[in-house]
Amino acid sequence: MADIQAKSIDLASQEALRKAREESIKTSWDRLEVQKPQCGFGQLGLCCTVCNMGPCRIDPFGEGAQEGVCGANADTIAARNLVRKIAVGASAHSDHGRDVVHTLALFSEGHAHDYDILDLEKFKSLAEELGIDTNKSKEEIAKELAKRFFAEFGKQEGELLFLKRAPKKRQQIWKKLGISPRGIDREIVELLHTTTMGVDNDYKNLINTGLRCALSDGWGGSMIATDLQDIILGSPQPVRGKVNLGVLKENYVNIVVHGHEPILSEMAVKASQDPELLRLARENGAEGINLAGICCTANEVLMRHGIPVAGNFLQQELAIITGAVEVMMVDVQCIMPALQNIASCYHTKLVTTNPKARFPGVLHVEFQPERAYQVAKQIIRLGIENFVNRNKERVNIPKYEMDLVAGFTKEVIFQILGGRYRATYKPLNEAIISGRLRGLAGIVGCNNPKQTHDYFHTTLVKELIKNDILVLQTGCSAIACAKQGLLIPEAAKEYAGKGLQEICEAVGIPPVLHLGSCVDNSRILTAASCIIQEGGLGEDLSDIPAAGAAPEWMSEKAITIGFYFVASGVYTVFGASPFAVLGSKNLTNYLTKDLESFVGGRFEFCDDPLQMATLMIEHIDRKRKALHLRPLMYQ
Ligand code: SF4
Ligand code: MSK
Repeated sequence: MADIQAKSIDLASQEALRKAREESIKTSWDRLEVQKPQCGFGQLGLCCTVCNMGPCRIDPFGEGAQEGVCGANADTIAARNLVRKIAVGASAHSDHGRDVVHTLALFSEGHAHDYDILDLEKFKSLAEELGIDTNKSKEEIAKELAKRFFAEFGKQEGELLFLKRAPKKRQQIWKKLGISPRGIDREIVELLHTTTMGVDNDYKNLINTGLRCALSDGWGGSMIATDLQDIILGSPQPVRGKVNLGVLKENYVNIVVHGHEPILSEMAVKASQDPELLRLARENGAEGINLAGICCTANEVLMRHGIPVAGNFLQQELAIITGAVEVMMVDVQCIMPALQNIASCYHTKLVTTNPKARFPGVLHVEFQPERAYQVAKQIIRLGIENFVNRNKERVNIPKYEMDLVAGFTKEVIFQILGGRYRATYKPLNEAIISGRLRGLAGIVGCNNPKQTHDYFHTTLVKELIKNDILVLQTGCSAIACAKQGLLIPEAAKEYAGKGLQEICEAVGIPPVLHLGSCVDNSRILTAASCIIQEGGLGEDLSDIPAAGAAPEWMSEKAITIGFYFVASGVYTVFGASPFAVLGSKNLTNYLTKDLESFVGGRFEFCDDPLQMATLMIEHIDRKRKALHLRPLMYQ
């Protein structure tokens, strides 16, 4: 069983993997073995399929072809491959944002009765930020907001509205470099255009276009999604919850929501408490309905309602393998195509809900915001009716679950640090200035079966908090650390350095703050902007003693996030190498060295979590030194 321990450090996942083996069910880990050895050209970014004169590949040893049929060299090919991923990632987050705007527009027209404005304060302050007259009905304000945000996608000139949230100096840097995004769709289209055969052959120019596109995600599509979700669904507040496969319940109808967009899953939360459905569940022999989540849809319903999280990305198959899931309801992104095969080995019904994300032969119950609650009820009813088909003999729910606290936002950080009536970032800034806190880190991203599941996230985060660095997390990274007990206030005593411990104890927070889903990385950007605004830590985001990392990433979206972090001045370390740029020395140097001189942030590629921590700590110390901050209190 040693090989199972090498697959995941998570005991629940190990147990589910043992069950999978006993039942001859193949998971992503097995499929990875079949893929080995993976294509070396692809791993180095040296394979090009852009046109039909190819596919072409560059010999990394310098003995064979050094250019494709068209003459493109390693630099052009690797840069084009990379920035295409930025466009895809930005499109995913931003299209998510657009769907939320659509729901707001429907609400304003009276067509989305199941939704309301649940954070009136944020709604009004957003309207004021955009110069909208708030002496109108909420429907009228919502209509104007939706109009402004729809326009952000198709805007041809000018700048995205939310760029103004960044510190002045950062805005000037973007302007000077010509990377202030105009319209979201425009940046994505333009980036894709530049990568087609025979357009941009300058790897540096390709990367700059990529930086602009990535910014249109972080300070555009993702930020719109985050803000409007808070307004329509309610802003998160610190909430206790449970995490890991053990949250699935033996005698309950288990409904798992998976994907990214919370607009429907929010209704599933409501429907899971519907008296009519609860009665039906009991009539079908269950004690009740248990809703749980996977990936970022999980993070969304966790943050707003404390709904338990069944697991992160690599646990989506394992949840079904427990034999206890009646329905897995999926929306968009990170949903493995393998799910249908796995579901067909059990009684689980996989249900797709978004017209953009379907599987051949899989039941599709289309979500429409106009009849959101009805759709959610229909899907939960399917689960209840499916409970009788569960084969009790094949049920094995690993008995592992952990407590966590989630629901930290830019606004919540204001309040917990300063109090409701004197909300401020001052205590946070002062803690960094005085050396009680060394700095901040944003740790995000996925899992990847090429790495031991959860090991990189948790090892890195433990090392950072031990060194008095407050960690902000999102996505599957937050779920990984939550499973290891790092997202509870008590973790400070066990894992954090003395300075961080003192802060956590004073305000009652965990040393690792869960800020939400992947689009909520935008919360990290706005929180960092608040830190600059508060004063004492420089004038630009790149001045803050802070660093970012995506230790186990797999999605193109992670690359986009990395790029908008770097374009915002953040030193960002990527694990899961080889990063598909290493085939071009010039491009690698540009990303890991040159970028810093003009954009303030740069990339680092590293596959050892302790080494990653060292690199981040060294960077944070350099920033402390540049700001002439006091020596660390306890290190
Ligand atoms: Fe080959 Fe150039 Fe076509 Fe790429 S664009 S496939 S390198 S000919
Ligand atoms: S869900 S993008 S696997 S973090 Fe956001 Fe997790 Fe990565 Fe998907």
